Amino acid sequence: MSPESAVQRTLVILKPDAVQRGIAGEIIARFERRGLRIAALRLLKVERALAEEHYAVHKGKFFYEDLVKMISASPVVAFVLEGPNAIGVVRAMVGATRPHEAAPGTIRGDYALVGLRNLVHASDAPETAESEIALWFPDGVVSYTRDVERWMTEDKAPS
Ligand code: 3AN
Repeated sequence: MSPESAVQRTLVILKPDAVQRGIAGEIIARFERRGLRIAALRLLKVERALAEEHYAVHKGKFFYEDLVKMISASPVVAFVLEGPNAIGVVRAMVGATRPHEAAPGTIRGDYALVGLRNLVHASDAPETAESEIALWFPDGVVSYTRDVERWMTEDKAPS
């Protein structure tokens, strides 16, 4: 495997707006089609304490309280995706933080218009991915491979 395709894990949260709009499955399907593997998945109502910890980096900012209220308003679907360069690939698929700036073809660019209804959270770096996965999946994730891996995510010539 070439160094450009190191396998990573990343945390994705489909926020209450995605679940309420009934597009969670559609969004998950995009990631699956891209070739990313689901390593853990749960639907949950987010308690305030979890929301506060998840958004701790934004504590003190003017939008912090809105973020915490929004993510705990109704159930979310949280999952871990795994694959070559998963962190950057997923961020690119999600699109810009401000949905009106998100490129068409991205999730926010195709489905969202405003910041507090931007549908998706995705880890932004290896360190945040690791701590967020531990926070949302304290029991760990599931390691496995799929038979299709050799045709989809293996970055090497067939032997
Ligand atoms: P992203 O969700 O694209 O990773 P973050 O992690 O920087 O962006 O911000 C988390 C959330 O905080 C965003 N999804 C957005 O709703 C909100 N947010 C970030 N920056 C701002 C801002 N300058 N004004 C209002 N809301 C913001």
